[in-house]
Amino acid sequence: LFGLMDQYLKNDVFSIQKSIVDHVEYTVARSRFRFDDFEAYQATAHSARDRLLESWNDTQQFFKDRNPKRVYYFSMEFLMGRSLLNSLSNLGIKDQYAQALKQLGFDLEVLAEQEIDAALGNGGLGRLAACFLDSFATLDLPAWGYGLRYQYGLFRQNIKDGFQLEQPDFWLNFGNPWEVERVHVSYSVKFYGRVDEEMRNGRSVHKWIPGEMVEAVAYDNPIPGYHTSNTINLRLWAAKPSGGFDMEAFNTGDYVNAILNKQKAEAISSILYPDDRSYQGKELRLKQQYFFVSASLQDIVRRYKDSHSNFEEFSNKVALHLNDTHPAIAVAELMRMLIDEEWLEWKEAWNIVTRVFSLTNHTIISESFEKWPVELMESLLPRHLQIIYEINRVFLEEAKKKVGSDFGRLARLSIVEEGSVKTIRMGNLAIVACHSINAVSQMHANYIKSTLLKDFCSIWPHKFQSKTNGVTQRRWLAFGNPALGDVITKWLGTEAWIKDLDIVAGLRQHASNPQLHAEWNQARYQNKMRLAQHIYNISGIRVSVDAMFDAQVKRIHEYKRQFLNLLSIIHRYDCIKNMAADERKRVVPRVCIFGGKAPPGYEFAKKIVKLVHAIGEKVNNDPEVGDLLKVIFIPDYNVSVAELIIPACDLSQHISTPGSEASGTGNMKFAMNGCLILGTLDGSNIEIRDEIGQENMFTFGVVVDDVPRLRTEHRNFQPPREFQRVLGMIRDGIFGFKDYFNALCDAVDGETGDYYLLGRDFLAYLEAQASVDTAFVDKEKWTEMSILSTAGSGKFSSDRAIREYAEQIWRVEPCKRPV
Ligand code: 26Y
Repeated sequence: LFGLMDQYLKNDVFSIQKSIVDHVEYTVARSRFRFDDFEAYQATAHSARDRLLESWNDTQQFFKDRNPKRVYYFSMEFLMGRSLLNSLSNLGIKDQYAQALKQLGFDLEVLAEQEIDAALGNGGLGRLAACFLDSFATLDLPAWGYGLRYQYGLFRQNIKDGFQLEQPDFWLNFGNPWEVERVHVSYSVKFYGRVDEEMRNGRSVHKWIPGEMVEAVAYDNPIPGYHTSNTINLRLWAAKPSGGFDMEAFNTGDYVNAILNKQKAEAISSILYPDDRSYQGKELRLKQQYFFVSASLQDIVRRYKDSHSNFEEFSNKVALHLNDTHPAIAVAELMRMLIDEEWLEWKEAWNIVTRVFSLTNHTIISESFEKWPVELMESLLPRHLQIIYEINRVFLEEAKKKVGSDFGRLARLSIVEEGSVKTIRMGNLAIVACHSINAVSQMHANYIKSTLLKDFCSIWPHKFQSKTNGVTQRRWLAFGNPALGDVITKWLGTEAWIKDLDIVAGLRQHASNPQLHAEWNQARYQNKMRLAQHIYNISGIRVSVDAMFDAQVKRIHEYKRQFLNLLSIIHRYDCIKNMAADERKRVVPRVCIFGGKAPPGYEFAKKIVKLVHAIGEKVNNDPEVGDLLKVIFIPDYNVSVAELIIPACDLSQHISTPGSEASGTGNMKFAMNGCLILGTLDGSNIEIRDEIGQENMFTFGVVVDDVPRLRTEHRNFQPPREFQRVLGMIRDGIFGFKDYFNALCDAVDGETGDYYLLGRDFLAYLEAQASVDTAFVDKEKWTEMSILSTAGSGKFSSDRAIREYAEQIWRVEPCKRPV
């Protein structure tokens, strides 16, 4: 049997070809003599999947035998993007596949484009989870990801007449070759009902009699590491109607409705909520959270019990990480399982819970902490509400010992918020239970310690830490920008940076070498050509690759200040229009690229999308402007579009108001790719500046400590003339849609007081933009800065971040399967 398998999974070009063609015939069910690009993609993906599964099975078996402490990463979002090239590259068989396909008349890169992104996330938090999985696997850590298998990922953004339209992302339409359905791995998840209390052996026990049951079925997604034989698992749960439960409903005679009602269960895992700021308090979301948490914990406890007869070792074998407070109900669920199902005493159970859980906080604003009305909780999860009340009671007793009878403070610490609607604060629940709560950048850590989490920090300072985010250099540099990757490898004399990004610091010594400059720019030029082609394909606009490509791509939000960027573009346009012809020769040509989705219910953000288009319409068609300025909106920004944009830009903007971006990770991806950063002193920009040097970056604007004061002083502030002028141009309808944009202008110069301080920062921003232009003209200097950006990005690898988490939070160690 082994011989047969070895034969089948050989990685020489011929065996690969055979496996692809076999999949064309037996999996895709097409003739092996006639199949199109999409079918070829499907067959290639299945062939790659076979190889992944082999490694996956062996790794899981190895973990089982070794039984190390495992870490489980709980996240409502995993923004994975495409898998084909990433998997082949990680497995080290991309070249063989490329060659095999070439001989069959296909181009691997073209086939890769056929894959639909797995967009099970909104943005930063979900993409971070995906980068972390890649690092887990590459660092050989015994880790699992747990989440939801949404049938609809993040909406597709269509643009009609410059307005955003949301379209469903039914990504599973043609099947998903990267997942394995595990029909035998399924658990019942209960909802609603009542709790009965009875005495058993002198102890009061609680019995939850559910009113609804839904089956959670596991879908496993193998995650290969780079240059290792470890392949780990991302287990996503899908909701299916439960078979056994509620059979009496069928006996009432309404057979059809009984089935239709059961079918509703599937709704739980059907859609990803598309908002990444404000929660809506929707019951379905709480159901999603509990559903995936309950199934995951059942799975984890079952795995633990396979090799243990009691819970004494649990906290030595299990680390549970909460990716923000979205899965925080896990705290109450694990308590419930340990007490009601495993018969542990409260104290023993709490002891375990407080040793296994840790939490990452990704936000600055308290509004994005989810709170659930007690009434909702009581109906959906009655037993959990009891447990949460008890956790809170014990906690407040303890807190009283520390803060005395400072009732204001106790009220802020409490898990239960009293008010017109009584709610459960999931953030507080998580903080009380977790042994570690980490921020995602140094600045974020300082900020939340002094504001958002101040009260908790004063009673438990030891719980709070900072783990600066990182991104995987494999997807974002080595595989996404192979042209630059090859140059880096050549000049470092090693590929080792793909696994150890600190090594890129070695580029510093060559930063002024003209030969490196030539190769560097050659690689970047190719990428610019590719992006220019894409821009032409989507918009019919030809952009010059000699122009500066300047991108701001990220979710659209007021605090990220895409509006500030637009106002400076209008200023630029206005200046060009008012210049004499010979003066125009000195203008540095720019292509201003925007991309990003507006949350569907967020009017401000939607107007920004329209404004980008309105400005583009005017500027791009103005013959006096020509190549000097182009404004491009790239629709449907997602992971694969990012892979195209990031390697091709000269400048990228990260210009949030200080104190509002927890970290930001796009900046890291751009910096790694040699793209210079124009940014504020916010989030991880500060650490990037510290690493690559102030002189290799463009920073501007107010500092975080001044922000609160400046906000209160807005009435005494007279915005600069330039600012008023560009706002006037919008209000006057120079870009059309006159009244439609008033709300945007009002937000920055109306009575409400320019909360994000665009007026305050405008002149500083224009100055920074001017120094960007000056720098760009000096090609040699610019290239050197670009090289130094890459050279300084070692710290921003997710490998570094994960190593810190593993050592300082989870205490898990590598468990490397021998080849
Ligand atoms: C509660 C619900 C509405 C919700 C859903 C998603 C709330 C927040 C989110 C997502 C938040 C998010 O993506 N935060 C980002 O996390 C990144 C990774 O740490 C940071 O780099 C980024 O600054 C932060 O905005």
